Amino acid sequence: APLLEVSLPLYFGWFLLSSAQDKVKCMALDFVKTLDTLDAFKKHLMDFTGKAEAEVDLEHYFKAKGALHCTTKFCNYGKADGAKEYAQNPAIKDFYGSVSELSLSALFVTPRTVGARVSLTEEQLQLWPADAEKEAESAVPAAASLPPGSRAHVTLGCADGVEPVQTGLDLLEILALQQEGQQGETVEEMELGGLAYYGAGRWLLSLREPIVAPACFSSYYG
Ligand code: ACK
Repeated sequence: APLLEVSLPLYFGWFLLSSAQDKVKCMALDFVKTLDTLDAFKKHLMDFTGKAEAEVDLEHYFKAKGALHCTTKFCNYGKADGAKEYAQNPAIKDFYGSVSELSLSALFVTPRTVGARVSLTEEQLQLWPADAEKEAESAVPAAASLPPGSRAHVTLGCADGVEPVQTGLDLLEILALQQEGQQGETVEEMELGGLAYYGAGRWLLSLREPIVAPACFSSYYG
């Protein structure tokens, strides 16, 4: 390749500043540890273990996956569909290196992942790829009918053998259920907000006060 060819990153996204990373990791740990102690959670342990009598230690069930971030576009060094077009969007260049506040509006846990839902502002949505939700259609058929930005999340941890791409898919599944009119079974008012159960091991904590996390729009080369 010619030397001056610009190479594309593994992905673009917002990277939480280190103080925000610490805060979010702490809240996530508190959440999973508390969830683990709830009778409602214990009642549905089968979802996690596949066995009736087994126990699960949620704190160690999920493994952290590098620096906390909210992916906008997974480029796979240019091999992903639309990667080059995304990188060439003037908004990407304009906002590259800028810091904005991510609003984390919910925390969720499934047998595969733990993550935070990110509610993007109009300005942040300018950096959101138009087909991010549609690209999830094979995994979550209703994804394409969800509003842009629905997939925006921060992966907080993954179960053994689970790739972080799963976190956004798990979030879309829950939002698709909500869109169908399922509000989940409210099981508990927790200090941070209402906890709802969506079946199949899916738990969503809607935060009363969103977590505000300053983050830098940038890219990761690995
Ligand atoms: O937790 P994430 O959002 O899920 O952050 C990581 C990041 O890119 C580096 O792996 C995300 N990711 C991986 N594959 C894809 C994909 N096909 N579509 C969207 N995001 C992806 C992963």
